[in-house]
Amino acid sequence: MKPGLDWRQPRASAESDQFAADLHAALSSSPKAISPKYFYDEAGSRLFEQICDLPEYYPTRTELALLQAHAADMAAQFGPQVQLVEYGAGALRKVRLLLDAMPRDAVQFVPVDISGPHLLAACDGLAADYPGLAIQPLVADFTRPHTLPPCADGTRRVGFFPGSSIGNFTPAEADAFLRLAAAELAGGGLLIGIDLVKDHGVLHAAYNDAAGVTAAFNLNVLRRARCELGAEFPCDGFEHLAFYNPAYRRIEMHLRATRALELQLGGEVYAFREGETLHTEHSHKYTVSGFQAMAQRAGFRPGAVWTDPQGWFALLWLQA
Ligand code: AVJ
Repeated sequence: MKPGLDWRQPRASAESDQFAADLHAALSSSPKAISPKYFYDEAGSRLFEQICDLPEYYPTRTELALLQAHAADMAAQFGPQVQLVEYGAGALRKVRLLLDAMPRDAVQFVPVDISGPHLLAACDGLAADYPGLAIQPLVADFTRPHTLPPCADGTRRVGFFPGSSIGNFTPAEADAFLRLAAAELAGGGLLIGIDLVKDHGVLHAAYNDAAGVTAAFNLNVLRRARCELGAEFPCDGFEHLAFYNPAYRRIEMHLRATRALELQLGGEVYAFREGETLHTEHSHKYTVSGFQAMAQRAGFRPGAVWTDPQGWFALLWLQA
């Protein structure tokens, strides 16, 4: 244990039990669908970082450029003393640009992530590069009730939710998250990244990269089921499928059965018809005004907006 850092380790078996229960439920439902949070074991988190560097995957570099250009402006909205809570912290690459624009002793940083080993490794790297920064990682599923460290008097709580991760939520889930965040961040605010509605070809390419990294990321759910839960299925039985669904303004990712097959999990046998899919992810695209309206209904007051010249991605300041 590092001095000054409070590592909270998850119980690996409890996490696998939850995965098993959710996978059974997913395979029993019609249509079959599972939460995208199961992409992010250690291997999946690494694959996601590779996605972020793909030429076709514009969101990461577009958002990084916005942070690079406007971090001081963004930090100016936060206030002088801040508990900065990053939801779904991942590699902790983007927050560095915000931290660079804030006095080191003005911030307590609380990254929250479901992938424990990955989060703790990222915190080690951050602590090495930002000596003196107070870091208190929390290994948790931030969509479920969780307890943040207490916020000192005169300190505002500011949420940071970059990457358009909120796109993974259905509108109802996004609304629930925004309400939870508005309550948790009351008196402070939320800086959130959203991916904007755009040309369908650009969207399609971002989720069907030539190098096949997104396919490997999607298939990682089944690799986990095999390795962690002992699931059995033909190894060439599923393929990556990603497409834009304009009616819902979302990319959908699925794992599609290449032929009629059976998947065995913990004594149960689940049949797939040829072409039947396990739905693994939604990635909703928004307009700035549409998102602000939803945030307002959830209890936020929309403020500044930063967007790139092409209008592909936006960072929004929402006052809580
Ligand atoms: C992390 C949810 C923002 O939706 O673009 C990337 C995940 N899935 N490629 C996204 C993802 C496939 C990503 N989010």
